[in-house]
Amino acid sequence: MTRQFPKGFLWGGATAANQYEGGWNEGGKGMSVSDCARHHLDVDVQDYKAQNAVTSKDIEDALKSTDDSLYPKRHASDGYHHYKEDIKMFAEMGFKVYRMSIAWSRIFPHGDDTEPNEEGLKFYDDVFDECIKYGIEPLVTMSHYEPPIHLTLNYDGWASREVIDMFVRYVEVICERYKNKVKYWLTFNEVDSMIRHPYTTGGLIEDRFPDRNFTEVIFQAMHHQFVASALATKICHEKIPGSMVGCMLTKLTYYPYTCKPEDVLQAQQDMRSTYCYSDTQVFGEYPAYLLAKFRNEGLNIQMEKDDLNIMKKYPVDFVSFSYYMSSCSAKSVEGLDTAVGNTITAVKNPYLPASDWGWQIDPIGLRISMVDLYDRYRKPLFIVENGLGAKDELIDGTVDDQYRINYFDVHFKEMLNAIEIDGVECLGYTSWGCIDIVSESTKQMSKRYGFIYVDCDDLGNGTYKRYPKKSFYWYKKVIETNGACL
Ligand code: BGP
Repeated sequence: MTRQFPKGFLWGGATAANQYEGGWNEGGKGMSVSDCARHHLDVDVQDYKAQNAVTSKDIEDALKSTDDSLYPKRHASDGYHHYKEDIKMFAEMGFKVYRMSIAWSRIFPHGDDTEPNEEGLKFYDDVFDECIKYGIEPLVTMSHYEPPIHLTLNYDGWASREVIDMFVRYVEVICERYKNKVKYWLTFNEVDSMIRHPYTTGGLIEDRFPDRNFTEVIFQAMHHQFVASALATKICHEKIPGSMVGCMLTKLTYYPYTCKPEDVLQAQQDMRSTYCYSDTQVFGEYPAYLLAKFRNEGLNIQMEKDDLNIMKKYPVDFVSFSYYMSSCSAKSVEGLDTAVGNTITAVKNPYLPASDWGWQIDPIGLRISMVDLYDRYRKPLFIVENGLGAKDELIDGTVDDQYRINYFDVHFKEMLNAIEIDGVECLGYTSWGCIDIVSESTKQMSKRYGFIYVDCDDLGNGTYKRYPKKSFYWYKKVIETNGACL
């Protein structure tokens, strides 16, 4: 019997303004944290820490620099000028949904401006109109590594409570403006990523807090985002009846490296480290084990009287997540290889292949993740990031990316198993970087995820012309047949 995805399943792709748009100083846009993040082509791509270390001096240099080739997110895929042809190509593939983000600094260039920037608002009106023209539903992330840099320099980013009010004002403006165009929203991309890259997620720079425990600063900033997220959910529901708001987490499945109880315990604890943020946003309260962590590590998180009530009152409607890999947890064995080269350092699983960047490829892990999340929350899921970062070669105007097709093929089959056999409710799937964009961890263009190739190198040289890869036609078929061709 032919198997298919449920009717109305939202197939599509995802990008984020900071990695796709470019146009960093056009249309009245202010500078964001990402516009100041440089690549380090001389540093080993596996050395994620060195790739992403940010000091105050780096930002000073970035603000002065006119050499955009060092700051790839300033040009990115130049979606700012190409979005019409890109959306047309998405439509050709049959996209039902396009996940994108709004750059906060296009709407409020400094974050604390009194009036929004009309040109920025108009830009997204045009983008949404283009989607709607083709019957593509926009799914919008309100904040995807895009805080205005002004907030870092003048308020210490999300460490400051005042930033909640600025974000709320931004959300009020975008929800009011786009209420007839956007139904699906996500508040913060990978809210947990504050731990791994506090600069791009929260606008935090460690050396600006010489007298404080930086872990405490990170959790304080995250607390502010939880409150802001709940308030954003409230605003969305009030302004846009029928709208759906999701949280967004980095989903990793952890396997015990052996069946020794200490490894199983370690895996359980590692799993909790991925759940604790979605627990907070779905149940509307901090899980006991996170509060215990605050206590045990002496992290003193300032919460105002009403914060917990707000979080409780406005939980999310659905659970979205990124899934790229699984990992192993080992307590009993020492000296194991690690799979590094990414935002998440993991113990290598000897049974799994890995991408060129060491990300372990595990389609069954996706099914396990879906089942775990659905069992835990009983809320609809949305897979909003997944895909294979690879070094593609453009030959004769196309890329023969059979490796990417193979990757998607096995992942889609496991998704279908989760839906059909395990009874998981899943609203849709948006592959990450459906058109090539700048990678977050490496800040390089040459780690590509797209069905569409963008002719541009790590330094921003190229024609920026778009070329459909082999996977473009394959994905089109998957969507057309709603998975029956798999
Ligand atoms: C997620 C981020 C994305 C994206 C993706 C792939 O963590 O939400 O912004 O970049 O990972 O990561 P990378 O670009 O480092 O390959």
